[in-house]
Amino acid sequence: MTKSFNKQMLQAYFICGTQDIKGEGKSIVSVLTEALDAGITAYQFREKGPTALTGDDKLKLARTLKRICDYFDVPFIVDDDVDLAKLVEADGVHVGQKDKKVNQVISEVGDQMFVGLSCDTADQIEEANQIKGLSYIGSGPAFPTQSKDDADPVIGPDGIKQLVAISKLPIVAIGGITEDNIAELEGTGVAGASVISMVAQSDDVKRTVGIIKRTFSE
Ligand code: TZP
Ligand code: MG
Repeated sequence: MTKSFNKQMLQAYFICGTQDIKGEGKSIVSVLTEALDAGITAYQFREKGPTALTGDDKLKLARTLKRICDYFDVPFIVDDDVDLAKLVEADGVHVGQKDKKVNQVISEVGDQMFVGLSCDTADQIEEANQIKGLSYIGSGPAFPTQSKDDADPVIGPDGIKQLVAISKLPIVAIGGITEDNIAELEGTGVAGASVISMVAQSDDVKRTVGIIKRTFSE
């Protein structure tokens, strides 16, 4: 059985692919294990860019990371790749506005896993409000990010707050979130933060995840 969605899963949502691992002696397995041990509440597997794994290599790694998430009882979410999500029996799948149409994704896998959608404008939120079977929204970038080449313009904490105000679904903030700026998201109404580099590049993953969880504890 895959895990059913609840909003608490968005509190400390770690996203990572092999392209995000930098530094001696680190691997995606070691970084994810440390992040899970520190208490992340969701993990998204996102392979992007010229070094991204494909085919069997990607599948094999996804199966390994899914097993580690299962051990910690934390949902394993696949970015964009619906076929992979099905093969590894992921708990969730996340799509962007330019990916496979979200209605199609929901009809394909909506009874097997939860579905999240990126929405960075009011129009996109209004549209998402009409979609049956969608679980959550990711909105940003909250701040300038180095981790996504084709990121939309920064909307800032105020922009995110405006999206939360009109969204029927819980929103997780994304993009450029750091230990120094995360407090600016307090009062926006988001359910949590989704981060790549803040955790993947942290010199103390326990401290970093603790900061995220304290920011969004209810
Ligand atoms: N979508 C919008 S910004 C972003 C994604 C995947 C990258 C977030 O990475 P970081 O390192 O937390 O800024
Ligand atoms: Mg995408």
